[in-house]
Amino acid sequence: MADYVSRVIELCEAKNPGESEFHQTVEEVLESLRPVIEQHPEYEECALLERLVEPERGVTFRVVWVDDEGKVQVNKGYRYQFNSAIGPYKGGLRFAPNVYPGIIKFLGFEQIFKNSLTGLPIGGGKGGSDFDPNGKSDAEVMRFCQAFMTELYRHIGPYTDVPAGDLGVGAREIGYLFGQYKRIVDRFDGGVLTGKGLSFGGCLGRTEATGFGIVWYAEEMLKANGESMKDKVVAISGFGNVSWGTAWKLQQLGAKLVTISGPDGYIYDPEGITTDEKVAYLLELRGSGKNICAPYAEKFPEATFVAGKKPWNVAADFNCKVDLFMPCAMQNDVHMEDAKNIVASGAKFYCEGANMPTTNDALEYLIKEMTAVGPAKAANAGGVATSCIEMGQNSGHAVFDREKVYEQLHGIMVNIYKACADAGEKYYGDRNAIVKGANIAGFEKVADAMMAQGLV
Ligand code: 2IT
Repeated sequence: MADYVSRVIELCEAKNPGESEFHQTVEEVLESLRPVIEQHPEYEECALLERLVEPERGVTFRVVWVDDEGKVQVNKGYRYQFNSAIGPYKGGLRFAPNVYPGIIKFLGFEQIFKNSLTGLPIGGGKGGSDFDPNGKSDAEVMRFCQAFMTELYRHIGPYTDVPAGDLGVGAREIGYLFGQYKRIVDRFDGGVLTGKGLSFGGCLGRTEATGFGIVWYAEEMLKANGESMKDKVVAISGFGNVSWGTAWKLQQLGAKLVTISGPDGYIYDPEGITTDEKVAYLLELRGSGKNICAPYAEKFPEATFVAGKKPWNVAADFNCKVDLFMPCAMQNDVHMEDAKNIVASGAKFYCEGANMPTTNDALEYLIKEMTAVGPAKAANAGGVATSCIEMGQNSGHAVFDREKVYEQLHGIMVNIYKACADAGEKYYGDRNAIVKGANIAGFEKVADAMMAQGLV
């Protein structure tokens, strides 16, 4: 008979048919937990893994709003509250046309381990809608957010569930969502949402926190292998908030970022996205609402736009050297053929930025072939960690200064790296086994808490 881990993976697939992204992360996480599970037969006796893969609660709801033409629009809304063993559910909202339960569940499941890795008291959850904010007017976005919150408000609260942004949900959307929440409950519950504007309880540094954290994590990974960020040539995908924060921190550490990408293709800038003007332009590009990166090459003529391609073969496309690849766009951005190009480029390092940007087979191949590979749920945990700092700020009616937030965030990222490497060493005899190590380190605290709290 198959072992406990394999049986739960199969069971989860059978219970959630067609939800391939959810199945992908469950398989990746549970497979790497095997050496821990083997040491704890009591986990099977109390069905710990079966409980871990079953959200504590999930709601699906109708969102009705009226567009600028007066036409009635109907979208689906979701919130999956996955695990509250170590704190209130915490995790973003994603607005994108491809959103369906398989995507929200994969994100919610990942969030359990990521949030645990931060060392802060936050559980895992995720939500969103199949609403596409691209091309919508400001008024349409506001009406949609108000309609969405009119249902969501009954499921969230500063000590219950604290949503934030994700793809398609930035400061503007959080503002509209917060305004509607406050209107309904008639209370200034600042800590009910994070990523708020600075004038109403937002935390300095939150916007760049995810990107900064990713680079600090990657820096630890490089240092552990005897190298530094200085003068490293870096290729990333994406051009949103995460990519912007990543670009900014890479610039500060003296690395040379040579690519960004969008749904339209990728940009290669041989001189590097290394000036204040170029880094700031990334925000402008995202803010244009067109969801394309091609205009970068019009603004900065030394750059080339490559239509319809991803940056994973940039080394061969432009005969350039790359030291570090960092997918910062979205899930399943790097497939096996991309992984082969990345390895063929001679790059030694790969660090995920977006959630689950690598397919499971590609990830395994990269781990086998490269010096070190950093996992998203550890590397991008700085965003949610800073969200938790925002929650603390709100509950204490305080305002923390930017440098203090950066200092705390940097410390958190260093600790997360160490936790991953320690677990890699303990269970796999390898301090570079940080992909598996991240799953284990995140799991251990949640498992402890679940065991202590009985069969719930
Ligand atoms: O994927 C993520 O960690 C987020 N979208 C941020 C979650 C949060 O609550 O700040």
